[in-house]
Amino acid sequence: MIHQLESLPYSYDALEPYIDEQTMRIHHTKHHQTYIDKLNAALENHSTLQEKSPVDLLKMLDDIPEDIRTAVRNHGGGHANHSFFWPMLKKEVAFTGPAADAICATFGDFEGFKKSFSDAATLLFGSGWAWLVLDQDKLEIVTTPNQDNPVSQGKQPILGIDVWEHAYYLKYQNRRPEYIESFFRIIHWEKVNQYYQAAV
Ligand code: MN3
Repeated sequence: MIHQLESLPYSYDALEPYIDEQTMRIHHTKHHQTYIDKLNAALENHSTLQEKSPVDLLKMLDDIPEDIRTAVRNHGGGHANHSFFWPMLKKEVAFTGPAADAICATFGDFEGFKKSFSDAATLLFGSGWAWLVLDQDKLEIVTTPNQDNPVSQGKQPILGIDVWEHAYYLKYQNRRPEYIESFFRIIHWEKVNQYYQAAV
């Protein structure tokens, strides 16, 4: 057991009313925990791989032994994606800073970005994630199925939304667009700036 669930950097009700306490609690203590447990199980007899971070594992999927590759991809991805997602959420943070400047330069303005990102997240069929990534030095919106992460394609995520139903179903049921609208109220832009500056 090398990977462990970190505490959230806020209380389970900190994102109310946009994401409800029960969803946050189950999502973190059940879903995220299960990805970690299954990643640890897959790596049980692979001591060298145990030393690598989830993101590093996702960057080298082709070099992962075939019998555990799918488990590392799915559960390593689940661990990496949620570890990225939780600190990127906070209420009432202003859209400002180097990432905001780059977003406006690429998408025209905040509303242009919000529409493109929301459309991508809404149209993604089934379970997965929508991301804002840096591909070389270019910002773009991509989606990934399941728990895939853009780092496996050499792209650096700087913002992402979990659109698995477990992320929103208790509060929003089938209304994914409402959840996406709420997501835009809880983007921690200071954290996005950190992700952006680490990636450029
Ligand atoms: Mn999730």
